[in-house]
Amino acid sequence: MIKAFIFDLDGVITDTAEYHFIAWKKLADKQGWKFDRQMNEELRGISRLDSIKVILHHNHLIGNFTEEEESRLANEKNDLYVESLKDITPDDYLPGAKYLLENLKKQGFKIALGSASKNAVAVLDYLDAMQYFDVIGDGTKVKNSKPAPDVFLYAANEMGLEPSGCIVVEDAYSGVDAAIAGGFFSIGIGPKERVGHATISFDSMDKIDLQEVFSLCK
Ligand code: B16
Ligand code: MG
Repeated sequence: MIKAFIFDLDGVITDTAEYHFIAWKKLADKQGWKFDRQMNEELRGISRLDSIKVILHHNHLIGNFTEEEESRLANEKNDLYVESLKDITPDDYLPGAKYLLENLKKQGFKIALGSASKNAVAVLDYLDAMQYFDVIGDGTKVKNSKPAPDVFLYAANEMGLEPSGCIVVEDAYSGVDAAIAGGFFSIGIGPKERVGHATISFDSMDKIDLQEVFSLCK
């Protein structure tokens, strides 16, 4: 029996991918690295330190930096990203996201966040969305990032529930992998080639059909 939903943040509740893109692009331009929107797509759902490794890989620079230098570069990007978050307002939910949160809350479901981001609380604060969440699972709470299931397992555990009682909502390939690895039902948001391995997928948050979801998640 489904008792809770665990929502990813970027690409599900709000679209911070553009802010991530601008911050990585500024760092890449400064360093003389190539970085484009296609590469940014590969960073969807993966941690900051994993992201820098993907960018270095595309620039044939793996091994050129120490772990410390990689982490300094990731911090530099993060400072730019955090600064840009100030532009987020309560109007910046992805279409359908706020309605879904309100609707599920009214129906008595527990709601948790399951995001890779270490800036998740700041983003939720700017959105004025903290009120919907019973539990915050984010990059500050677990060591292993998606595709490891840790952040979703943490969220379920904090709610006192088994994975089989929770539905994960995810927009990233690695995030759906994490939900599967943890034994969760999942709703994929986005194109089939990205999230088609979820229990069920929809093109966007405003297309979610809860009846269809519940008919599959038994
Ligand atoms: P931070 P999600 C992810 O958010 C983003 O999709 C990903 O691009 C980012 O690298 C990651 O958070 C870490 O974010 O640098 O703020 O700690 O989709 O898991 O909500
Ligand atoms: Mg995401």
